[in-house]
Parts: sequence; C-alpha cells; structure tokens
Amino acid sequence: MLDAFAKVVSQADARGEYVSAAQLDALSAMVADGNKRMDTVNRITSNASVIVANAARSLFAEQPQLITPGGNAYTSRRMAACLRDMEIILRYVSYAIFTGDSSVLDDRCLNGLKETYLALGTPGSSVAVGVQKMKDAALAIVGDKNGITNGDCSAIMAEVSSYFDKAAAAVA
Ligand code: PEB
Repeated sequence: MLDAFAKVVSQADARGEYVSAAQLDALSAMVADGNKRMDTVNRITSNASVIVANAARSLFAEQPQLITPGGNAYTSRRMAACLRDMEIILRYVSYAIFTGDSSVLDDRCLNGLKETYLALGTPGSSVAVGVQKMKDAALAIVGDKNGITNGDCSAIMAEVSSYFDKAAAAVA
C-alpha cells in the first residue's frame, strides 16, 4: 500500500535515482491543494450511507431483475451483501483519494474482485453500474459550492472520477 510520496520514492529507487524536480513539483502542488483533498474525503465519508443507498436504489430501479425472485440481490441476505459491497468499494475509493494513490484500492479491494463475482454468479457489470452511480453522487457532493471556500476543484474531481472508473472497470 503506497501513498503519492511512497510511490515516487519506490519509482525513483527502482531506477537508483533521486526524486526528480518534476516529481517534487507535482508533490508540491498536491500539498498546496491538500485542503481540497481533505475536504473531499470528509464530504464523501460523511455522506457515505446516502451515496450507497441512493446509488443502490437507482441501480435496482434500472435493473429490477436484481430484486425480483431469483435475482442477485433478492432476499435480504443478498441485498445486505450487495449494499455492503458497495460500501466497501466506496471506502477503498475514499482511501485512494486520501493517499493520492490507487494502490490501496487495487491491492486490497479490486485484486481478484471480478473473479469473485464470476465465482458467485453476481453480475459484475451491474456492480460496475452501481459504482458509476456512486461516482455521480460523490462528485455532486464534492463539487457542491455551498458552505465551502470556492476554488478550482477540477483536478481533485478528475482524480476522484478516475478511482471510481478504475473500480467499475475492474469488475465490469
Ligand atoms: C466481495 N461479495 C460477496 C462475497 C465477497 C464479496 C467476497 C462472498 C462472501 C459474502 O457473501 O460475504 N468482499 C466483497 C468486497 C471485498 C470483500 C468488495 C473487498 C475487500 O472482502 N448483488 C447484486 C448487485 C451487487 C451484488 C449487482 C452492487 O445483485 C453483490 C451489489 N455480493 C453481492 C451479493 C453477494 C455478494 C457476495 C448479492 C452474495 C452472493 C450470494 O451469496 O449469492
């Protein structure tokens, strides 16, 4: 599990080189915008249950076969497993945003997840749709200009998108 700094160090070490000026510039920009990152994580974390519940509701409205008899989220046990999975994925995405690196998401959540869904007979493509819906909800909450200092949040929003996209692509 790496963060943005450890990632740069491991790459530099693999080449036997010092951290480059370009890498220092990139990390310096990341530190300068650190409040945006912390606010982003805080907003997603404080709204996690709403993000999960609304994404799941919307997924089941679009794909009602999941919650009809025989469906992959039919009966409370499977519904609970489904909501739990979405919560787990959102939690690892929040860690990736926090550390500025996707390795925690890759190594501890996405690695083998597609194969797990295949083995379970759970449609990974539906999980991917659920993840995309969590992304839309999270971006709306992160980008909400109310109650926060206004600034350019395009870079952190793009980064947030990339982690959700990565999770969706991993299970689709
Ligand atoms: C991954 N999900 C399930 C299981 C595992 C995971 C390992 C099997 C064990 C269990 O049931 O608990 N666990 C989960 C995860 C990590 C982990 C992400 C990462 C660290 O450790 N059903 C649907 C939707 C979808 C869904 C499409 C969006 O209809 C999910 C939610 N996951 C789902 C369901 C099960 C499951 C298990 C329904 C139960 C499957 C079953 O028992 O039939």
